[in-house]
Amino acid sequence: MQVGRSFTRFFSKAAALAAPLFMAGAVFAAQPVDWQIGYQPPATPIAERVVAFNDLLFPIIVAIALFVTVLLAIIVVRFNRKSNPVPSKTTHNALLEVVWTVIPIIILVAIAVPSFRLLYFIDKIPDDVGLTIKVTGHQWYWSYEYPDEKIGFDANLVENPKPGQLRLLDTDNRVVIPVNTTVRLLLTAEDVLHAWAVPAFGVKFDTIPGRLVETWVRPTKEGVYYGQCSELCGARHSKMPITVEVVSKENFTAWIGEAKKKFATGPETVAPAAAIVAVTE
Ligand SMILES: [Cu+2]
Repeated sequence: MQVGRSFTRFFSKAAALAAPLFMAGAVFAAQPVDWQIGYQPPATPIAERVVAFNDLLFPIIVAIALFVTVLLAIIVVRFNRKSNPVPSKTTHNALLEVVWTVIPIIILVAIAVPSFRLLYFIDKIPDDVGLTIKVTGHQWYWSYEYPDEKIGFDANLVENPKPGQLRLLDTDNRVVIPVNTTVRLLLTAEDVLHAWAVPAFGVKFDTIPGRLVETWVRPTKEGVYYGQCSELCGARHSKMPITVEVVSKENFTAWIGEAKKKFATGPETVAPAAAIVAVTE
């Protein structure tokens, strides 16, 4: 147990320490780093639980892999034709058969209980939703709507990143959300399957044309969080990244004020969203 946990911790810590170096003095950013093996530092309650679940699974997987490898080695060395010319004719062993059935069942149940607990935790949107954002995947960019604020905009890849911007990860418009606020995400697509995935949030959901998928995030740290479309969606699949900026509540209010001027949606862009909600209800 301890080995798996400290292993993951070491790499998340390394990632957290390395991140600012790449950002050249900018704010905290959750992004992939060179030689990263572990997860990005978790930034939501869901991501924290996903990493904790990994810390439980990792030692179990290692133990099983080692056990099978040792068994194979014993068979290869002790029971090959040369060292064991007259093989045993044994075909049944009641005790052994019960053991190799019951032990895997115990392991699977031990994994299933926390696994289902995590699934239900992700599935149930908390009651204290403070903001709703509708995310739509397009070939090949994301568009975002804040229906309660009547704001809507597209987020396209920055093709030629300036210093401080990340290649294939920064978008021209960022999704801005307030820190420590439960944000309900409504995910859909316009044309083909896409997937909205932000590793530090522990979120990866397929966006499906004609359907509305619901999930939630509650970022606990201000900063910039990067993600990518994670469902093969065509020629520019790798060119539709996700950039989320988590800001203080005051800065969010200020941003909303600006965005209402810049990104105001007319009635015709809001209508399709309402139509989809009506169908799924
Ligand atoms: Cu896509």
